[in-house]
Amino acid sequence: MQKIIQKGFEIYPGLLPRSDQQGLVSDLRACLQQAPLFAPRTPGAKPMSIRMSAAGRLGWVTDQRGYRYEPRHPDGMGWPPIPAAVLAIWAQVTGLDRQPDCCLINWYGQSARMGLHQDKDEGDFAFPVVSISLGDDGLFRMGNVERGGKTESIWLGSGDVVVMGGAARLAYHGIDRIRFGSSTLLPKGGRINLTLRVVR
Ligand code: MD3
Ligand code: FE
Repeated sequence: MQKIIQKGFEIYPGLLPRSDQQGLVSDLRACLQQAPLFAPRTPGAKPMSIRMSAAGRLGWVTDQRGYRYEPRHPDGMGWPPIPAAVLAIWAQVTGLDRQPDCCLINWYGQSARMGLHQDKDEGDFAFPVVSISLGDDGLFRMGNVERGGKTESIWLGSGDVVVMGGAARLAYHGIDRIRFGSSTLLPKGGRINLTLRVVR
């Protein structure tokens, strides 16, 4: 499988065939029945434009008390297990025996975006983060470990997988915009991004 390395981010374009993407969407619908998408708010009470949920032992949440991983959804239910097909992708691209603790589920509607940030709430940055894109294209911006400097952007499409390990693990990154309606995977449009993380 083709692998592009850009700024230390390992990108596997089109790693997942369409039938696998459809299988993942069906697995995720079952997850979201147990732990529905919610509208996260930053500790400063600003609403984020994405909707979010998670699977696994821990999910990432944000509220007035800050950013952190929790064993329960904000509405109180436990998170569903990470689907086996998702764990198989993690094993394929990382080669690790250790399974991820969290599969964060981000859903992007027409005008959703995610500003440049670092992922620093996990306990061990030696483990990579793996991202799986489904549905509409998203413009992924890759920055540096220090704030500022040059950035590079790439459109992530449905079935693309990215591995952030090594120095890229602490690099700034974000999603500038999505091309709403560019994919037929999700009948009503939108983009889903899964991120797999070892937390603790
Ligand atoms: C680089 N998600 O959930 S995935 C996030 O498409 C997040 O929803 C974006 O950034 C999305 O935190 C980008 C690519 C990604 C994910 C995690 C990373 C890049 C990363 C962690 C460390 C470095
Ligand atoms: Fe991130």
